[in-house]
Amino acid sequence: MPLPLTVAPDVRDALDAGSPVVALESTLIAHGLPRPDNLAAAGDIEQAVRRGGATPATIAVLDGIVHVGLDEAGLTRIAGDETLSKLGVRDLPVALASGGSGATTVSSTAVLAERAGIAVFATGGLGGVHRGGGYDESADLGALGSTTVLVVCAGVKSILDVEATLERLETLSVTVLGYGTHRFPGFYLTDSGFGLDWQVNSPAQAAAVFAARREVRPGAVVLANPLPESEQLDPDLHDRVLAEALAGLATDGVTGKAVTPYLLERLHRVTAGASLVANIQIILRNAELAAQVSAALSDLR
Ligand code: PSU
Ligand code: MN
Repeated sequence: MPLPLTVAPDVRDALDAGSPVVALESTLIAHGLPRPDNLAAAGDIEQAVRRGGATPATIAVLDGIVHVGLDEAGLTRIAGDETLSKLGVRDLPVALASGGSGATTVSSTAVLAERAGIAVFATGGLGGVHRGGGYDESADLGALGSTTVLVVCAGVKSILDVEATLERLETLSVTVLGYGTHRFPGFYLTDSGFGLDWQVNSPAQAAAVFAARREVRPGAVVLANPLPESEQLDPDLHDRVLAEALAGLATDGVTGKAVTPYLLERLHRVTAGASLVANIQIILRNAELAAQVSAALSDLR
């Protein structure tokens, strides 16, 4: 059985013409941002890609079919359906074989974007190694180790063990670039407290590194794009509410793939929406930069 994958007409046209296209994940809409504002956010993210000069391709699985590029009805379904699954790579075969539906995470979006011939992908923050005693590592990392895609993100979510995640990215040979910085961004915070080996200062430089990466070995380039300090979450507030949210994991018995949505939701609630504003701003900025990198990649060809 070939992969049941349908590409939206505008995305197909752009790909055929060698024009810039940016893949977008759907888990951050379905499980990362609260309803009902997430629908407006989904539209705004696509707009940010267009503003940057590329065609957006939000990816999701609907009734057993991979959709690369969603229309209005598709976006509305992703944003509104509370029963939607969260699909990492390992979940895709089950959803496809059973006619199921779900939102795609960084791991599955990267894999499906590559399959559709899309090189550039934008998200908020990558998954990674979680804090705490039990070992919990996002499948995002393993997927990026073997999938040739450039991912624009604001680092990894600050709810994670950032140091361990950076070490895993090294082990997996994922190329990590700071955009205009030598510091690894901390998602809600401009600086995670950890440094980076490599910095690029323009979409063209990022595109050139990705083009070279393609010649070296399959695997991702992470382009880490920090929020400006003026837009970051207040670091004291961040540290305080994160500690509370992490403690809540044990109290509320939250495990597995529910951990990330739980922590994001708690932060959004306890900061009275301040973390939500930052989260959306992160994604919009990354979407626009991804479009510019995709345009620079098209220029290289
Ligand atoms: N970035 C955001 N919000 C999110 C996510 C990323 O700004 O909700 C999602 C992504 O889909 C990522 C997932 O792949 O969180 C990681 O979940 P886990 O830790 O369960 O692998
Ligand atoms: Mn996990």
